Amino acid sequence: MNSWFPDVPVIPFEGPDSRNPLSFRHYDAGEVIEGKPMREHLKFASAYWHTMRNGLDDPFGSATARMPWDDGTDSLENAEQRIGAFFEFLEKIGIEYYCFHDRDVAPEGATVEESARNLEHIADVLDRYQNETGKKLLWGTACLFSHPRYVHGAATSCSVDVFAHAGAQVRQAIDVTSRLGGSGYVFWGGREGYSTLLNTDMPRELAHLARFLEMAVDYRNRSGFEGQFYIEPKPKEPTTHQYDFDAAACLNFLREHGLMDSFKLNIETNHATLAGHSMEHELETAAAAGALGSIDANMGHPQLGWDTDHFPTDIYLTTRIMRIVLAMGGLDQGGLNFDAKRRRGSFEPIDLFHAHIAGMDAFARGLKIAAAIREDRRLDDAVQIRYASWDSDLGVSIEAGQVTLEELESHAKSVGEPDLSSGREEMLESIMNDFIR
Ligand code: XUL
Ligand code: CO
Repeated sequence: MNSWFPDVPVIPFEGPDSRNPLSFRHYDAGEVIEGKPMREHLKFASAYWHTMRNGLDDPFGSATARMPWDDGTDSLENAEQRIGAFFEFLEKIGIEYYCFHDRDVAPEGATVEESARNLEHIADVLDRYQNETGKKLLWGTACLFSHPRYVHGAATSCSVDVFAHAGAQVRQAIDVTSRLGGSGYVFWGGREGYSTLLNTDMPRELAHLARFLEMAVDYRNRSGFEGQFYIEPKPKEPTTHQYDFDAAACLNFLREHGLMDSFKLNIETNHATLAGHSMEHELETAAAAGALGSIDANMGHPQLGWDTDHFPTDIYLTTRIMRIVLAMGGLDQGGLNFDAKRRRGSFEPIDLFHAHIAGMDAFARGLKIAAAIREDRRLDDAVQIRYASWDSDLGVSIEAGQVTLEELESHAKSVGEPDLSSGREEMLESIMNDFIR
């Protein structure tokens, strides 16, 4: 087999003292944390669209990434060659899962039928590589935002014919995801929103989106696909306003349309920050609704106001994420998909390894730190103590919905002015800092 990364060995774990940049200093797949090996806590996935298809162009300049495995054409042969390079990459980096959009892996044809044939052909190739290497599909999705026909949206397009094309594409993508044993399927509404309300019938578009998702659920039920459906919130970019704005908006939409049982959320850090939230906020919102399904692991840049998709290297961020994931007992069918790209200046193939190592090591540290914080219990205890008054008879009765306003009034009269304690924010931040090392 041709090697596209001849100078790169299978990346070893060498421990924190290693000075070898092509080694893991913290990610030790077999190390057991809270009774489970790291590889099960951290089900990393590589995003095909970034790893294999992102040439690192930006609005001011063309692609810089060197991709010797890519001849620049849209041929099926080229698509197959890329897949060979991708699986070599997965084997060497030690990542077990991947994610794709239909159009990243297989070229769009001139007709619906030709696109389906291309995708089927490529699915055979992916299947073969999966069998040979043991790599797995975390989730698949359909690209409903690149083709010019989706300029006004896909499921929310003003054109019913475009809606039909989107339906065809999603049906085929679910089929292929199912055939490849994918554990999930993502709906990210890249153009499901509006550019201006002057030309938009918002209630009608939202109703169409709900119909579209209902059809997808109906197809899943009839086709026997066992993976989890996810909605991935994002507030803007490419459209001015996207309907799947944030976790709360998505949950509201799912509840309104009776879809809560059929979907969970795939939360992405940079989308959270674009919505004006922290990643922690979005994860807590989803988890509180029992709907935290999977994570797109990346991060934004504090000075840049768009979706920069940096690799997640911030240890506070990974610690906060892993505290929430550990508290909910793991992501079940979900994982940590590096929806992240290298910077434009990191254009050598070897940078794919450096970037993923950086993300994996940051998550391994986040996991270990989060587990240590949980074992120490001071942060969890502080929250419990803060709400202790709610464990009183009155608190328990209020929480059970058994108290009237008049009863509250007589209680207030009897206790007088409440005795409050400090929130101790800085002390808690300082305790957290003790673990970041
Ligand atoms: C875009 C984004 C998508 C989804 C899948 O911001 O996050 O790549 O993850 O369509
Ligand atoms: Co994403």
